[in-house]
Amino acid sequence: MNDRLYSSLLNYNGCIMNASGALCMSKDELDKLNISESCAIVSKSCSLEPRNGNQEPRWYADIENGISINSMGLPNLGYNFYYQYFKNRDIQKPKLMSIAGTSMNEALDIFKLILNEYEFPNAILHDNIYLSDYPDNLFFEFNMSCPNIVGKPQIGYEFNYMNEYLNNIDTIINTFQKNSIFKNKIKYGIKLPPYFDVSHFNTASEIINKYNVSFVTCINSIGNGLIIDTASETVVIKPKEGLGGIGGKVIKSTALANVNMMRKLLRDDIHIIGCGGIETGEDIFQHILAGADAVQVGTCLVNEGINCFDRLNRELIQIMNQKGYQFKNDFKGKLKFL
Ligand code: RRO
Repeated sequence: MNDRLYSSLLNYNGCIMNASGALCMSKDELDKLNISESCAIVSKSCSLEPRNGNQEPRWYADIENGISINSMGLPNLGYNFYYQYFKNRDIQKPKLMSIAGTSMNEALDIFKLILNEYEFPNAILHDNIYLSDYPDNLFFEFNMSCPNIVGKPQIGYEFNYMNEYLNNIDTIINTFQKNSIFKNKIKYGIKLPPYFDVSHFNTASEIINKYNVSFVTCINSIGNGLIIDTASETVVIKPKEGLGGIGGKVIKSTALANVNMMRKLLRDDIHIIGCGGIETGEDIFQHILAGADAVQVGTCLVNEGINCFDRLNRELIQIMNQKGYQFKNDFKGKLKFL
């Protein structure tokens, strides 16, 4: 892999990015991510048309206890906003466009529309590189794990559906690339829900290994949790009678288990982006030790703002220095067992 995403993933200084959904919906938020110390920009998961999402309040964080709950319901500005933003903005780092849609067909329609946009007739060959409006360093992260669309399953828990989805993505890419100047340029990953059973890790990884997946992001929030406010005896968010995706420190152990199991079970060429429970450089160190190539930060970013990237980078470097590690590869995936 010679794409910048992967070279920057290999650099311990630059392996921390935002999780989709965290401060990445509006132009203003994306601009801030662009000038932050994040190693990449991930967009809010998008749908074909703009969506307002669920009723408010739909996000709640208990910072002291390291827990958040959300039922945003996929609010976003529509796929074309994010595509045009990534295409036209001067961004010197990898861009991950998160595609959700409210169904597989909607997500695939978005993908096809974008690929159709790629084929610009005015692409010219220059030093063996085609110059065109092709948005360089653009990767796709298919979100197969949103827990908050009322009446829709989390695709990552419906294995036949996930298999069909991946099959369709590869078919679209192969058809597109057949006669395209963009051969082997289209790279995609998937965002998975947390798995809790070894048989689910096995089934999910067997499916993923069959396809041309470049990276896997695990995990999305833990779906359909409930936070109760004792004083008022109420739920804390309005949609779905208080049920929402749980994030924050409390989900770190589940995230680490998913990263580690996926690292053991997936093909070596599939990169892993760890996500879940990251608040400190030590948390990132543990994700990498478990097998992550890079990490995403959600709840912590929303609570602390974009300065968290600078702090987390410094804390990670500090712990690496203490341990005598110079490169991420010195400890990546080297978790010891008893
Ligand atoms: O927008 C959301 O409600 C949402 C999404 Br798309 C997701 O993937 N994960 C999440 O916790 N919330």
